[in-house]
Amino acid sequence: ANIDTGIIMQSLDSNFNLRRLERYLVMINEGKITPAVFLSKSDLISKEEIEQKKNEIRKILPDISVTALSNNSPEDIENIKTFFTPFKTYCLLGSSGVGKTTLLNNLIQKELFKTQPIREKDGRGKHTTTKRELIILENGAIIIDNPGMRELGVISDETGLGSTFNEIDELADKCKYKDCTHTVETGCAVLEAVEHGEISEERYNNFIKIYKESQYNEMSYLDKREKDKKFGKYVRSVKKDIKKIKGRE
Ligand SMILES: Nc1nc2c(ncn2[C@@H]2O[C@H](COP(=O)(O)OP(=O)(O)OP(=O)(O)O)[C@@H](O)[C@H]2O)c(=O)[nH]1
Ligand SMILES: [Zn+2]
Repeated sequence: ANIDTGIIMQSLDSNFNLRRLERYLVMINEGKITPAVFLSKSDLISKEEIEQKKNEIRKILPDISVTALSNNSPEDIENIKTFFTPFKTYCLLGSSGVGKTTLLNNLIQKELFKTQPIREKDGRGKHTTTKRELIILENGAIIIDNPGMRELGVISDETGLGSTFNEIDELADKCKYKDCTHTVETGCAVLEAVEHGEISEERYNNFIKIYKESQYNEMSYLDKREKDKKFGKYVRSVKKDIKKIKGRE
């Protein structure tokens, strides 16, 4: 893949939201990109609260790497640099205000490659200009920052949904009916697992909510195609930029 890791950033104040996290994950899983989580503004809450929030994530997403950090702590910034593997490519996703720009500015030393703005048509066919920056860390890791990509809508299909909720996906194979919606059917393995407490109500509810949205997205096929095309174009242009930069080294 052209992007190795998608970092979902949430701040540890009111922005922290497990459901939003799961939505970003669905998107990242669809792109066959490895997800990771950065929790910013750790200076705003206590160490105990940080651990508690990390545990909330681990409970539903045991395999994901979660790092808390404060942009106000030089020590945290030094630490976070070791997260990035040389020559791997990362992109940073998250709501406005969580501290993405601040983090990137903290990580940039001398090397900063500003790439050409890309002109693309927006939904109404008007040309808009998106600025993208490739940030190269001292160790050669590349971070792609494109404000337009940060808040991509959830492009749901069942593949991404399945890998985000993989324990539910596995159970679904055991449902009595092949087209089970896991809501009212008898012989539904998912509902049984919820009843027996093997899957928490909260996780089940999130699954159903996103599952319904994904079915809606299946219907608006053209919208989805449009987004896919945009994403493909984006990834290709990133690849070109990376080649250019590697050529300069
Ligand atoms: N307390 C605290 N404030 C932070 C931290 N990181 C960023 N901020 C502040 O949060 C505000 C938003 O930070 P930005 O870096 O602009 O957030 P962003 O994610 O880039 O937002 P957009 O550019 O709108 O996408 C700024 O006022 C920052 O100073 C942090 O770790 N701790
Ligand atoms: Zn079922």
